[in-house]
Amino acid sequence: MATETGSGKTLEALYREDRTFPPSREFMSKANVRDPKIYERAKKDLEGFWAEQAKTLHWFEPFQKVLEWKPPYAKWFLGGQLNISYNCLDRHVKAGKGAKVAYFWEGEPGDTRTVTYEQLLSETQKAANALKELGVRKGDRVAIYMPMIPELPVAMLACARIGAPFTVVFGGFSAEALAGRITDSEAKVLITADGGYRKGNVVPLKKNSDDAVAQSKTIQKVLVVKRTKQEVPWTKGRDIWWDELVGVQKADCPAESLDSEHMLYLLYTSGTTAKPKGIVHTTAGYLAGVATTHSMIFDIKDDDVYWCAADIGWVTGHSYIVFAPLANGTTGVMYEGVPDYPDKDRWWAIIEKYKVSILYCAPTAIRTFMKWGAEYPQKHDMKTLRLLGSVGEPINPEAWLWYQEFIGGGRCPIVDTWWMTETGMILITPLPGITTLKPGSATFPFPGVEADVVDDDGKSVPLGGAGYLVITKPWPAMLRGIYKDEQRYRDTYWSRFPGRYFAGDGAKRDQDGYFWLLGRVDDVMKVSGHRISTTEVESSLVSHPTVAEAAVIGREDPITGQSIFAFVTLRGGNNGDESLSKELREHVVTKIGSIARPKTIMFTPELPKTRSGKIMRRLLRDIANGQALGDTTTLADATVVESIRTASASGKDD
Ligand code: 7RM
Repeated sequence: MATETGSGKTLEALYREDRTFPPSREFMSKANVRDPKIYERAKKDLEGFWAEQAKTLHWFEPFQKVLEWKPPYAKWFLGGQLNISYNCLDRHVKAGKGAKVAYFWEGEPGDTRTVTYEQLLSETQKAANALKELGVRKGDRVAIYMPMIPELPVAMLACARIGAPFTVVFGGFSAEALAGRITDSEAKVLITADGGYRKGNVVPLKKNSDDAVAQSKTIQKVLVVKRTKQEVPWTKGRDIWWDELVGVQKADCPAESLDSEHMLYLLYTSGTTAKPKGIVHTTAGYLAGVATTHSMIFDIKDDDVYWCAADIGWVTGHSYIVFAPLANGTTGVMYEGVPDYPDKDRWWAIIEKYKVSILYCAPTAIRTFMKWGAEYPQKHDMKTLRLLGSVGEPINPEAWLWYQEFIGGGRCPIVDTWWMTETGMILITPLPGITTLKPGSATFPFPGVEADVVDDDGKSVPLGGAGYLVITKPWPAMLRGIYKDEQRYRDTYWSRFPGRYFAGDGAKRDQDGYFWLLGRVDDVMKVSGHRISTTEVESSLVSHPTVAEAAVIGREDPITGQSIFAFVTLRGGNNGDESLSKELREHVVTKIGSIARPKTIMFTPELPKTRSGKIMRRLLRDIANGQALGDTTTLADATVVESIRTASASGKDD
């Protein structure tokens, strides 16, 4: 079947790499998971499998029932009581591991901090007491808008400690985007910093926070970490320096005993409308899911130095920088800045310096490093690396092979991990001691995860064919809903194929049953691994007074996977020029953030529409990708296409 992928390619057109890589004898002999029977076992007894995993956590009250599945709602580990911050901190300190390093932190300018489990526990207790002093109670929401500094995990853990659900907003989002998330979550307190470092510049987080708080009604207090030390605007009575409040608290704040299904956090993510969805994650299932996958997929050992190079503002950072590694008592690396500051070998210098053994990053980063050249990693001794991971978008076999050779020195397995904000944990992935790898394939569902590839009618597609990816059984870290929007939860994930979770991704299984992810099948783009909705960008463009209509397309991009291509029709039949193009691009940055800045804007007198008035996205995608035009017979006005094709696109690379 000619299912279309997000990038507009038909599945048949996709490249296939035929080489396979079985695990080395050496890796296999020491791997955390060595017995392939784990798949069978989990399939036969899903609940037993997960109960066994959950029992490794610390419970204040044991759970009575593993799973209650009333589609589309699941509850896991019912009747149990626990606390995530206790599991991530107290447990290890009590076991005598307080002096173990939790994070080797490195700021972009080169300053460093080493944070042990003991110190992280002490800081977390102080921060939790500070939040209480600010009036935060169990169930109250807290918004967090911070750079990648140790106070960020501390803030998250402090919230978890007192049962206050938090919502982290990525520091690259604009004030307006932050305001929308504060409003939807009705957060009472905002935790931020004066600024953060990025590419040698200061990101004005406090200034953005002030603008956001002015646009929202719920924030009562703003807690500000001093990071960059520049002058910041200050509102007396509302704003408090972290040092002055957290610094004076007692380092003693017992962890609340929370129900398994207590809300841990909300994380906003782009869907197919202009309004981001507040994805709800809860406590026990989430922690069991992320801790288990982290240990089995990354093969975590006590002496590993693990570096997930994502930003904590995204789900990858929540699950695999903060909660899973800490629950597993892992030593991690946390880095504040960009990979090319001061030079293009920063990551490799960090790996050498901290003797990193596991690196987890996104294909877009790998392709950027490929472009910069192998001489940068080659300047450094990276022999400590033993396993590599990839996440965020399909990894093309060429990038996979480069990653394996030039970063992994040919000896490291690569785990290509497929998952989403909504899934909370990795769902499709190799197990590095078992799985024979195929470059470009995320391989198989994790033990206990049941996935299928189905056609438009929901029928399973035989091996060799492509279709839509669905998950057919509940898993512990799955989302529990969209905050305050039950209908949207049902419509988005559960109505396309009733009873099954619709991921929104295209997938293919080859003759050996390997899963190959093929990109989004909806109006969600993945730009440098960041999830951005075409509709969200369109609606920010049309909010500009000169714009009549806009259509946004993800255009294939060799480095960022997709890039944002906007077709714009101006009011009053006006023509656009370079300066307006620039203005519109900055307008989108103000509305959403720099990650959503269109790379290209094409002014066009009209947008091609069907007779019923629907914008013909497929056609625009073909134009944006410079491909031969598809069938245009359903076009209301065929001349529109010609005029678009001859219109000049403007915009440039940043
Ligand atoms: C973790 C994350 C989710 C979307 C998802 C996919 C794409 C993620 C892979 C991947 C192919 C992968 N969460 N995606 N991982 N595609 N191979 N290994 O990225 O919510 O931001 O995005 O990302 O399209 O639907 S997310």
